Amino acid sequence: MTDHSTSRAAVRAPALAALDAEERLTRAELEELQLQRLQQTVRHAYANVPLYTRKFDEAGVHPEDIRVLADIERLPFTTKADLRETYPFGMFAVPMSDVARIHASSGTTGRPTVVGYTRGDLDRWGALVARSLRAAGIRAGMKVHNAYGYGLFTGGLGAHAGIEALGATVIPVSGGQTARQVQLIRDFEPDAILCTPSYLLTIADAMVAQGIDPRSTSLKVAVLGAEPWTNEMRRELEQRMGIDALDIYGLSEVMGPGVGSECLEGKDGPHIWEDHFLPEVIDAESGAALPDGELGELVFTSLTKEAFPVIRYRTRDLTRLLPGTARPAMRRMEKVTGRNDDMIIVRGVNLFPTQIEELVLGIEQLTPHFILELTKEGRMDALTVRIERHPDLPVDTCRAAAEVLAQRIKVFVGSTVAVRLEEPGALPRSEGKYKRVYDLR
Ligand code: DLL
Repeated sequence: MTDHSTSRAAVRAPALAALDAEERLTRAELEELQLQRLQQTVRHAYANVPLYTRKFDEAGVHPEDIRVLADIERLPFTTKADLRETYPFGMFAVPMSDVARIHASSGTTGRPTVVGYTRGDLDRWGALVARSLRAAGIRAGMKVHNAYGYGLFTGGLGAHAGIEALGATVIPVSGGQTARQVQLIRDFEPDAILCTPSYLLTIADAMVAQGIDPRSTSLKVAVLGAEPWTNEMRRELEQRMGIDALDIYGLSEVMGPGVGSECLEGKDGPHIWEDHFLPEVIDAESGAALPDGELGELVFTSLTKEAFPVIRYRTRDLTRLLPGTARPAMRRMEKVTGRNDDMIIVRGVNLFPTQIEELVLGIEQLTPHFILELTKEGRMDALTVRIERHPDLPVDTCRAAAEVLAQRIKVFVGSTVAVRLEEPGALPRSEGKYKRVYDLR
């Protein structure tokens, strides 16, 4: 096999010297910085975005009322609906001549959400993705295969700028054309790959189909995000590919990839880069702030954005805030359970695709290739898990495993589901964000 120049040990070398000054702040210093930046952001948004002026006035709150961090709770929330209402550029807080780039989220329903960046915003974004990649063990001089999609989606260009800012070599492949991805990984020998977790699974499968052992490539690290994935999926990918797999979180409305990212030392959920984003977790129904550690909807206020400041933006992502570990002053978020909108309700029981993923990957005789189908049986909702059988195991073994899955879903989630075995390759493969749920009702 090829002698790969950078070993996995080098990737694991201590990173302390490489930390940004902000990553080394004490909690008190960080909160002081946050307050100063929060006050600045609130003033900027109020003065330059009519929607914020109106909403603050309606709520009877003025930028001067923000005296301590907890005063943030006096500010109104911002929602996706606010962004739709002001489509396309109504939330921009600087003249268009200062907007250096525009991105948009595809939006499964209705109009896309449009976001803008000044030159300074782009520089800060690049620096935060660079920080995220450094936390994952990637260093200047390494080669990074970027398979996030390029275009209006923030994944491709956002990751690209971060790789460059880090001083690593970027291989800008974008998503899709999986056979070519495999070829480029073999030929260019990248140290790291960036893509969605479901797409890395597709790439690993394509390697096997081409007779390549996924553990034999030059890849040592994968920085995966843009969709929910579980620790069980991490183990699956790490074992299959002989890599470390780290979680990177972000959303276009708040910036793009790199709002938070996992550290190699802990692999214990993304550290939120709190010097640029102030997180809160709220009760999704009442809107009440929840204490750290409790599960709820994640809300962000940007602290340094010029073109597109967001105040208490409701992400609809469900998670909880946890204390910092490898970066002690910056809190972590638990791996995202799912989006409010991904929640499936079957016969009164709420469930998230990640719960099924966890159970599927806990049964060795099953493959990770599954989708969820919702149908009507008479007046009742029915959920079917369609899952590909293991190509190397007897069909009876797979059938037994499928039955075990149905039982475990019943026990751990509380839903009665049908599990249907499919032939290997029968289900769609991911090329980016994977569509896991099909509502056929
Ligand atoms: O997906 C930004 C991104 C690109 C993040 C590449 C990481 C890597 P949007 O298209 O606006 O932006 O989608 C944002 O994707 O609200 C979450 O629901 C989900 N999401 C993103 N990262 C994660 C993650 C990008 N690490 C939406 N875990 C978010 C779970 C994630 N869900």
